[in-house]
Amino acid sequence: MSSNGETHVGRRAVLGMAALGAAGIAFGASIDNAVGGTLTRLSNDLGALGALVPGADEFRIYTVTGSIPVISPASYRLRVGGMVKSPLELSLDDLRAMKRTRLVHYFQCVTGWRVPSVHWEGVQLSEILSHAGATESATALRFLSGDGVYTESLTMSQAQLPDVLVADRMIGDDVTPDHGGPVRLYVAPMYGYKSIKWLDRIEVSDTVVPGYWENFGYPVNGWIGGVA
Ligand SMILES: Nc1nc2c(c(=O)[nH]1)N[C@H]1C(S)=C(S)[C@@H](COP(=O)(O)O)O[C@H]1N2
Ligand SMILES: [Mo]
Repeated sequence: MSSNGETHVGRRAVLGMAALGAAGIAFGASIDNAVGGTLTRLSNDLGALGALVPGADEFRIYTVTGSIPVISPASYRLRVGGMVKSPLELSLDDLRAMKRTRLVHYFQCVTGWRVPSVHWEGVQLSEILSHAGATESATALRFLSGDGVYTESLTMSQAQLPDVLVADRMIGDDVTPDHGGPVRLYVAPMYGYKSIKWLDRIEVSDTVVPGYWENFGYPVNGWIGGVA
């Protein structure tokens, strides 16, 4: 557990040490050359000075249950229910046959780490909602994870934003089990805790139910930078 209670299943220690090793070499070279070129290059390659911190620019794998649910892609179904005209049960093939959206955007955890230029692909949440047909009085969505514990929420207007994806691909591959595959949410304008992994069910309703971390004090409106 880190200080804010987010569970971190570590697997980046080796990469972190590699970055430190590279930094050590770069410092040595810059002394020899009496120029900062090597350090500048290292810093450009890795994105920022933060790259000298072990694990910077890398995803941390989080799971509040302490384990990684393994969900068979063949039997996966995304259920959409509640205040909708047509409840849905979407297989991966269904999602792949829908209008697809790709975007490149950083991933920002509220605890401070950020991964730049992440490639995301899936179906806009708004597109899925248009198939389900939310009723007039629906104002909120609740997301439930296949881990049986994690939950999230969005307002209906947040859910309509074009950069909110039901994602089945990220970083150039199918979403892996540790990143929440086969399907996770990606809410680009909000902190990572909104991007629920192992997305199992979407319930459309007229009440925002605060999500897992929101019960521990994170803002329900998780805009990056804290704008309400
Ligand atoms: N089901 C589930 N979804 C989750 C979490 C989690 O613990 N369980 N952690 C959240 C937080 S705080 C972050 S920053 C991201 C981390 O995504 P990653 O594990 O792919 O790096 O997932 C979010 N979605
Ligand atoms: Mo996070």
